[in-house]
Amino acid sequence: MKLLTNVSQLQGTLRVPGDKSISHRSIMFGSLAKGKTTVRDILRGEDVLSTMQVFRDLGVDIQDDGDLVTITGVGFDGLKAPQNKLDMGNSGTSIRLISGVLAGQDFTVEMFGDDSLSKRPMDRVTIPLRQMGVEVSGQTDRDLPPLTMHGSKNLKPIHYQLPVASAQVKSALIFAALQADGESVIIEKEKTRNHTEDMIVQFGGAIDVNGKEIRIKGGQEFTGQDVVVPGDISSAAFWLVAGLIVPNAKVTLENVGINETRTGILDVIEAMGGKMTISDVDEVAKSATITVETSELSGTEIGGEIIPRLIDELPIIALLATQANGTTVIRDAEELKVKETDRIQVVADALNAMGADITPTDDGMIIKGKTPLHGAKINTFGDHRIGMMTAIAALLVSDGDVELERAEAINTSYPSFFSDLEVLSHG
Ligand code: SPQ
Repeated sequence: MKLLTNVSQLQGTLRVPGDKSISHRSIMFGSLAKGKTTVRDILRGEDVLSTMQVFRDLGVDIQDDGDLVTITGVGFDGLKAPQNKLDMGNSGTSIRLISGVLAGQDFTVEMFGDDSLSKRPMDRVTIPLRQMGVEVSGQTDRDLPPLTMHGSKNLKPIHYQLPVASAQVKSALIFAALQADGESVIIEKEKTRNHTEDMIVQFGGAIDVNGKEIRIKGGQEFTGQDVVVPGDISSAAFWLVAGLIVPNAKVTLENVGINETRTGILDVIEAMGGKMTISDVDEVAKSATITVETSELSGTEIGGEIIPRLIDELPIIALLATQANGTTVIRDAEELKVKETDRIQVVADALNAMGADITPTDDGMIIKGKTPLHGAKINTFGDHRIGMMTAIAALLVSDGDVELERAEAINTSYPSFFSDLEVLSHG
């Protein structure tokens, strides 16, 4: 149990850790390329460490000197059958994307994860992978982990319309398509984060993206690269919200990734009237410096195609909305129910226990603004984003204590979260 505290001000400048999605993919592409890849500013959170260990188990040499990660890539044909079951920890990205990688490998693997991952549906990847020729089985009719998979050296290309807006499903199918015999066509439901597509180009491959339609040829080879990972906007989001709602706050975040498939939260802050400036934009690295300060905010409506551009930020956006004038409505976000927890229910329960007025709906939340928050006992249920959202909510609480059970879940994506909080609260 961790006791969380409030602050009277929040001031200073931070560089948040590397982007989790890009860090995972840098290990994957580095392993699947030929030759040496280096990765600078990688996130050393538990999820990314799971991906690293899995590729080591598949026979890839990955060295980390604490500064630079160096991967000696083996190509798609150089992976080895693992001696052990592959442990995906808490990471949906690892199990789903690696399923796509292993779809083209002629050996049997077992993949498992923690309690939370064992409740997340894998049928969204197993259904199309079976169509390509993979043998795979999981638990219940949703193919929950553990999964047993035997890939195929003769994968069929696929023409597939995604039934859900998911970068993980899209990426798994791209990895499988890269090993198939011919051209695959993948059509997205909504545009989702495109780091996999970007990295194919960065590693010397080819992919044709036309709106929501992606065409990709099998049999490509990649060459090792030097990757620099920008800061994670999903981690920066906690400080952006803190900087807007804590009294006497001004927070600057340097080197934040601003790939446009991830910046929905910046659009929401603007729509709510938050004081925010964006400077030092680096078009090549797709990063920028973002400064926010205490603001008078208005409620807003969030739905439609913006949802995949801020899906992981919705828990902290819900907190932001509790402090705005008027009501905020979030729709079209039913995917929140199949994250590390059911993030519609768990966010509503946690903030309501602290005095908020949030009505969970089938696909989102209705959040009344200007609700004072008070102390409560909150459980992360193993969800890092619930832990960080609660710690930011606690910054506003002077009435009673906020106690957080299973706070260690935060290490999944942001191990230095509490030391960064110290920096800003003593700023
Ligand atoms: O890896 P995991 O556990 O699925 O992580 C989460 C998160 O909050 O960090 C979701 F729970 O982010 C996903 C994100 O929601 C990371 C991701 C990616 O890197 O491709 C894509 C999104 O998931 P999905 O299911 O929409 O594809």
